[in-house]
Amino acid sequence: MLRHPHARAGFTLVEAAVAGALLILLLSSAVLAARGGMGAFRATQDTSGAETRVRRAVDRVVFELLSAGELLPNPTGDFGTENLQFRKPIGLNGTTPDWGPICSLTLERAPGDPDDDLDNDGNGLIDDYVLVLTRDVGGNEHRAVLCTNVAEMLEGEVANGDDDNANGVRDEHGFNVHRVGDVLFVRLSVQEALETGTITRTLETSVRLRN
Ligand SMILES: [Ca+2]
Ligand SMILES: [Ca+2]
Ligand SMILES: [Ca+2]
Ligand SMILES: [Ca+2]
Repeated sequence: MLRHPHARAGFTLVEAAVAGALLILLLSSAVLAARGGMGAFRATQDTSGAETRVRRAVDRVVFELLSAGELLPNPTGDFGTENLQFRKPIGLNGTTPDWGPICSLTLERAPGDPDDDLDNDGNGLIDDYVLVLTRDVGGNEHRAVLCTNVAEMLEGEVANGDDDNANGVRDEHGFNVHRVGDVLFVRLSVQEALETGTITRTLETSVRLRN
């Protein structure tokens, strides 16, 4: 027996409702999956962004300090320094280096974020710092920001007179240079504000002084 060609031409109301509900369910789970994926992707990107920035900045500091001499202060002792002046040789006078102009590495407040317990520049970090390289200090000064989002204190350190993170330096800031014998230890902590909270990436390396 032949079925009437128009008997099943349309959905019944119940079928349409079920189909509609299924579609909504499918769409919303697709959106959720996409959101979850994007969040994870963003978090990964930001994490590797902080890692890249801390590595680049430390590489640059090491490059500047490789041939450095005339350190001021001489960052020995228990505290090191976050504000270092140094000179680089521009030639040799016999076996003695001819020193170039004074350079400095300094940890400074981010220009738009004064010390007031507020995130004035809206980057998600309160009272954050920048690491600045200055050439020809006191002369024709040229400043370059080597790294932004520098933490106030190195990861694991608290301002209490103790070496809380057990790295041989007390109360070091987010950038620190510490001298032990002929070796300079360079340390840097960079932060990033993510939706899931603030992350910190820290790098430590050393440079043997040649001058
Ligand atoms: Ca800030
Ligand atoms: Ca502030
Ligand atoms: Ca320490
Ligand atoms: Ca401490």
